[in-house]
Amino acid sequence: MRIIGEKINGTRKTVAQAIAARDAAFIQNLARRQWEAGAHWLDLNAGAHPERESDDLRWLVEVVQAIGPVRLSLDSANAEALAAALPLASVPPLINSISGEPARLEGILPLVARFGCPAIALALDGSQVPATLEARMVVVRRMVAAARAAGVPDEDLYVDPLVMTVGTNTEAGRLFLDGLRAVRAEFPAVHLTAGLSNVSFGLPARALLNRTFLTLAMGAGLDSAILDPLDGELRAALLATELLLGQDRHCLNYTRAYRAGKLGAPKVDGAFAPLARP
Ligand code: THG
Repeated sequence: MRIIGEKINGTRKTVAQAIAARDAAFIQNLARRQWEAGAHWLDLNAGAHPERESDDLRWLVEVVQAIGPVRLSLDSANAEALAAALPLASVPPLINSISGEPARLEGILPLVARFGCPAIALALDGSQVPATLEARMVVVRRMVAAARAAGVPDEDLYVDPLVMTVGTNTEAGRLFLDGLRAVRAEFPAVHLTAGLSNVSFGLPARALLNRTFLTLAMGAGLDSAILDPLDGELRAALLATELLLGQDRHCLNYTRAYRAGKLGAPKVDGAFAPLARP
């Protein structure tokens, strides 16, 4: 499972404030903690201010790279901002993302091909999220064909069938899981990814929903995700799921995490002992 750390996102209030104030220490603290927690990429989302996004994204790239050799995910739908930030990255970053929208496909895919980047492909056409599985697959097929034509190998594509919150549509989770299975069946070499925390927007006890959904999605073939690497219970669920799916040879990662105390405290003897009776 490859982890994309979600925390440097300008739609979060504290991050938006730090970007506006050019507070490098705040951003670098988030970057360092996520990297040390095992993130494979750090997602950088400057927020939705078209007039400032290029400058903000360039600033984020420089500030985060200053902590050391990290890999970045540039989270923007804006070809101009991506083109401005890409040359600053010291290794080809993950491009998050292309979509089926022709302007975005034509604007961003050439950058992906030119810089040799892996890229997330969102099953999105225009601003509408396709309502059915088949409509999403039409978009996925179009993106995979365009990527192949541009010389981007399937192994560099991370298809994201789009997680929406189950808070407004309780079918959203199932639709996403069906999307994973459909893409996996048709395109065995592409990777599958998700903005995991989307699933729980607007609901209480979000971490419980996020980690349960991660397990379901990994069972359906998810092999990377944008998530909170600082959530210890999420990390524990991830390790347990990898082991149960046969992705942890000799149970090595799982037992190592256990010995490091990262899988929670063992059940205390007597936790279910009968109550004292009068
Ligand atoms: N697909 C792709 N990219 C994406 C998304 C996607 N990028 C943005 C988003 N969706 C994924 N990133 C986030 C980041 C933060 C949250 C949700 C999705 C979030 N954070 C909470 C908050 O800020 O209040 C809680 C976490 C916290 O406190 O740290 O909800 O779907 N390709």
